[in-house]
Amino acid sequence: MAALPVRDDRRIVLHLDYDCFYASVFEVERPALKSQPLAVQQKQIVVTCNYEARRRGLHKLQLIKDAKRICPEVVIVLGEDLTKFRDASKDIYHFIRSFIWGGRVERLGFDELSLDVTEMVDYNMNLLNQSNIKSSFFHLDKSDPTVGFTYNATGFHGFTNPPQEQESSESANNLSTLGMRLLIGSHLLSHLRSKLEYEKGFTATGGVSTSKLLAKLVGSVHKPNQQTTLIPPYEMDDNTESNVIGFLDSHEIQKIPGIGSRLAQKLRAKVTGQDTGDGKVTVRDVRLHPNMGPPLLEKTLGGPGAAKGIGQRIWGVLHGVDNTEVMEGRDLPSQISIEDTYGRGRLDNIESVRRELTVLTKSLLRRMRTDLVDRGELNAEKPRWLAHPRTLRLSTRPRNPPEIDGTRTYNANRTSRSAPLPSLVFNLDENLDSLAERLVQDHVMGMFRKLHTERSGWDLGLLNIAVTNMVESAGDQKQSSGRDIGKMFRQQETVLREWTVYESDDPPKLTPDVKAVEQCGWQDEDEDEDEDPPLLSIECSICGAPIPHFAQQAHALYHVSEEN
Ligand code: DCP
Ligand code: MG
Repeated sequence: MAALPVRDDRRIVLHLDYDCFYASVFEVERPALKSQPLAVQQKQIVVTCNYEARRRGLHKLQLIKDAKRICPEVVIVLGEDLTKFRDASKDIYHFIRSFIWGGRVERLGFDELSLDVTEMVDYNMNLLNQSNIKSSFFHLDKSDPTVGFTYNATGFHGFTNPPQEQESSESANNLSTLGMRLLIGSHLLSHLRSKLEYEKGFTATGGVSTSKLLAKLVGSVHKPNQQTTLIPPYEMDDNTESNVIGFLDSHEIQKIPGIGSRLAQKLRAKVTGQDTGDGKVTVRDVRLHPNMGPPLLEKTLGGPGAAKGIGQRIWGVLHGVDNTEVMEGRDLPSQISIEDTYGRGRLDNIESVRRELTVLTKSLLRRMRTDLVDRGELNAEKPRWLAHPRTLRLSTRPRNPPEIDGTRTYNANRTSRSAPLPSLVFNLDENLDSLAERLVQDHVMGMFRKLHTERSGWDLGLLNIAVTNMVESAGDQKQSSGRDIGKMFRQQETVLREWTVYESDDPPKLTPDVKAVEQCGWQDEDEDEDEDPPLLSIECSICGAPIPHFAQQAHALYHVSEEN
């Protein structure tokens, strides 16, 4: 048998997934909606609905007309403009982060957070007073011993997985160190969830474990507004079964974050011996497949385009090993990018291109002013650029010309051109309309012509305009010493993709090149491979969700980010 990968269980990681997020944003705005069945519409789809609606038979990614038939009294709100969701998401992120030492909070999409609370848990573990464990005090501030909350450290808060039995060796009286640390983490999670609910109006579902992977997976066991802790033993030996293995084993292979649809398909094909890769295959099926181990996984999953060491990595994931760090949060985006997609024939002449580029550029400039300018408290101070992007990038995606038989193949590739960002964009006194027009006229159109040398005839499916290569402004803050942010954050592009904004009354179509690491929160190995043309009904290659063809456009809005 192949050597077991080593899991690092020194960390305590909490996961939060806000309940029916888009619907909750509307409920927070209008609390009267809470008691009614509420559905959020994008195109003809219910992208999410509140739990009152779910009780009445509605669900995510349902046709609006079906929702109305099943529940005629449903209240429908439009959710195509993502601004309020983005703003709520940022606000909650900052709120939660304010509690977490070292700011070790990572956003995974709009509505999920990973929190590394190791330091907080270990500090409180050392202060536990065994003689009065029932009313323990959780310290939230090392320098002020009065800040915190009381909790009963004789038991976990919320559910455990597996459910705890009275006589279990991991019952509260007899916990291992890891068990006790997880228990303390479960109380911190409960505290954060109730703060979020009472101060911000959002409920969330949570998980507690030792990695992002396990905390996220175990968190989804009890929904909504619940939390679950994956309890020890985590290790396997001759006498004990590992709860990590037991928990993971029953999952369908594709439900595991980090295993996208392509990898899952290859693994299913390997295990079932059928080319199609269909059928239900669990983690256990793969793990116990004859000769399974890193070399066979490498052979099965490797090849052109696959990441090096993929066999070893997936072998680890199958054993619940995820040693990736919770990325420290940051306030500034590494890039801002705006894009829109266009129907056939809409962008086939220079005037329409200029018009659309001006619209996108205006949005880009507006977004830069929102996200990169510090206006000071109550707008009293002189506005100041917190960061200066150095590069302007234009990307397009042309449609392939028709084949002889009249059919067209889908072109998933973008072409891009970059140039230094002209300093005129930093002029805060000029109005956005004229600034956008000048930038397009003097710079962007030139970039476009270099990308598309023919005078006309191109049929573009997508335009994207972005500012990248962000450099923080020199300033008096420790953080802002003119360092290149790009270099400071090795994984920045996976952290901040949510800053891509779709400019659209007409939301982006789901195209297979829409990437959504941020929204899904996990970089799947197969992401960079070329994608197939759109099918009538597809499984999202990023998050793995099965998407009926009619829901593709709406689903694309969920994937607001793009790969660069
Ligand atoms: N979303 C979307 N398209 C999808 C899935 C989600 O547009 N296919 C949007 C709407 C959701 C938000 O993203 O509100 C978060 O996604 P979740 O899957 O976490 O769904 P919810 O938070 O709505 O519901 P749940 O309570 O099941 O987490
Ligand atoms: Mg959610």
